[in-house]
Amino acid sequence: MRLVLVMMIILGSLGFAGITLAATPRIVGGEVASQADWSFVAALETSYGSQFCGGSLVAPQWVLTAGHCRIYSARAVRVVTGSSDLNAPSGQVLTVDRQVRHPLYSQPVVGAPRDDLMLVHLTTPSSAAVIPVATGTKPPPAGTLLHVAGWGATSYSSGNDAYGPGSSLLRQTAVRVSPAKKCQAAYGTNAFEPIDMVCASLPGKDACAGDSGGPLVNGRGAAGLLVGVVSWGTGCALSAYPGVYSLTVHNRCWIESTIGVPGAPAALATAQADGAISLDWKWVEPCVEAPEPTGFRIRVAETGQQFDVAGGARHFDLTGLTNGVALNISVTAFNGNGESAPATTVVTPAPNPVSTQEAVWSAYRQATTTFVLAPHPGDLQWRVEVGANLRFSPQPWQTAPASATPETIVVPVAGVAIDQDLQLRITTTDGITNVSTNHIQLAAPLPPVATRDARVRGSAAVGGTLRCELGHWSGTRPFVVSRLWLRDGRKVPGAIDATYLVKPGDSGTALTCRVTISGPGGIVRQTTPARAIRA
Ligand code: 4AZ
Repeated sequence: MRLVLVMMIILGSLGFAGITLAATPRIVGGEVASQADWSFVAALETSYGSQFCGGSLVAPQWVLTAGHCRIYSARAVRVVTGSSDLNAPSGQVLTVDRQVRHPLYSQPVVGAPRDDLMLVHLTTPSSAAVIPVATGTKPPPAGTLLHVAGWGATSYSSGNDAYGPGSSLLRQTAVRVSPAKKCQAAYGTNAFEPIDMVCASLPGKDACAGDSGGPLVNGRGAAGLLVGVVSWGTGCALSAYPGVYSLTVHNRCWIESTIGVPGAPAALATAQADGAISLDWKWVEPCVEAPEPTGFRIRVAETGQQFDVAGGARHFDLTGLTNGVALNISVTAFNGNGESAPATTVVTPAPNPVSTQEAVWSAYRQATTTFVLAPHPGDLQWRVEVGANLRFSPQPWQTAPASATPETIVVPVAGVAIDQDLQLRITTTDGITNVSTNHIQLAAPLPPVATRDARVRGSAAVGGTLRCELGHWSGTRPFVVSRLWLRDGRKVPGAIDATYLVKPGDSGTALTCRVTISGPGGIVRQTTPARAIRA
C-alpha cells in the first residue's frame, strides 16, 4: 500500500496481475522464485482471476495476508495455493468463507496501516505446505537478511508515480532489515511504528504494489519462518524509502487463537437444591486480541445430556437430576475451528438445607447475607464463602443446633466490592456436603442527601442556649454525624456539642453550625443559616 493516494494504488493494482503480459525481470529487482522454496505462498484473486494480494498458508485452512487486502467480500475472493505460476496453476484454486482482519487494524496515517494483518479462512483445506510463524517476541534486528516474494509490480517509475505490470510467475528478492530510526526518518514517527513494523530494502530491490499480504521470510524452504507481511511504502525500490512490513511476532497469540481451538475453561458445579446443579465456569483469554469462544458445551456423562450456550455465558443451571448420584459434568469451549479440552467437575445433587439467600449492603465493603436453614434433626455445620469469579475465601465453620422449624440466619461478610456480583457459597455438612452458590448484585451505597435541612434553634442572646439540629437525611446507613459551631464563619475551638451556651464575647457576631454526615455512600457537609447574637 502506498503512503499517499491509497485508493488509487489499490485500484491500480487490481487490473494488471493474473492476466499476464510479457515476462518482466523483477518483483522489483528480484528473480523467479522456485516452487519448492515458496510452496506455502498463496495468491488472492478476484473470482474473475485477477490477482490483487499475496498471502501465506499458516494452517491447511488459513492464509495470513495484510489487513488492507480486505477489499472484496469473502464470496468474491478465491485463493490459489501450491502454484507459483498463475497462468498454469498446478495447485488448487479454493474458495473463501471468512476474512478475519486483526481487531486493532487501523490507519492513523492514511496509507500506513497498523496491525495490517488478516486471516483468510478457506472453505476446504489446502494440501500445499504450511509455513510456521516465527516464535520469540522481538522483531528481526537491523541488518538481518530476509526474503520476500510476490506476483506484484515489477517496476516503478517515480517520475510519473507509475507501477509497472505484475508477473504471472512468482518472483522473490532478498531485503535487509533497516534500523527503525531510518524507517522513522523516512516516513515519520506517526506512520512507522517499530512495535508493529519493520522496514527493509536492498539497492534496487523491493516489494511493490500487488505484493501486499505476501510473506517476509527468515530462512528458505522447509527451514523458513514467517516474520512479516508486505504492507506499505512510498513507491518501490526508492533508496530513501524501504518497503514496510507488518510483523507477526507480537501477533502470534492473535494468529494462534484465531486459527486454533480455544483454551479449556475452568468449571465448578455445585448442588443447588433438590435435583438441581448450578454450573459456573471461567474462560481466560490468552491475549487481548483473542476472539471469545463462539460457545460453551456442557455434558453430563451419566445422563448423556448435552447443552450448548453462547460464548458470553459463564453460568448454567441443570435441573431434574437424581439426588445422591455423583455426576461428572464437563464444560468445553468451542469456535469455528473445533472444541477445547474438557474441564470436568463432579457433584452429587442432594436436598439443600439452604434457601432464600440474599445479601444487602451494611457498610463500606461490608454486606450482610441472610438465608434460611431447613429443619434438621441433628446439629448442622455451615460456613459462608465469599467470592467472585469462582474464587472463594472461606469463613469459619459455624454450628446450628438441631431444630424442628426453619431458622433464619444473618451473617456479616467483609471485603465486598461495590456494584459487583457477590458470590456466596454456603456449605453444610449433614452427611453429604451441599453447596449453594448465589450471585447477588450489590448496588453501590447511596450518598447522604438532606430531606430536611440542618438548622439552629433556641435563644440567640448572651446567656441563652442554641441547639444544632441535624435535619433529616436519606442515603445508605449507618451514618456517623458530627457538629462544629462557627462564629462569623470561623471555628469556635472545642465547640462540637449539640448545644451551645451563648457567651458575652459572642455578642454582635453571627453563629452557625456545620454538620457532617458520613455514610457508606459518601460524606456531606451542610452549614445552617446564621443566627445573629444580641447583647
Ligand atoms: C502496495 O501498494 C505496496 N515498496 C506494497 C509494498 C510497497 C509499496 C506499495 C513497498 O501494495
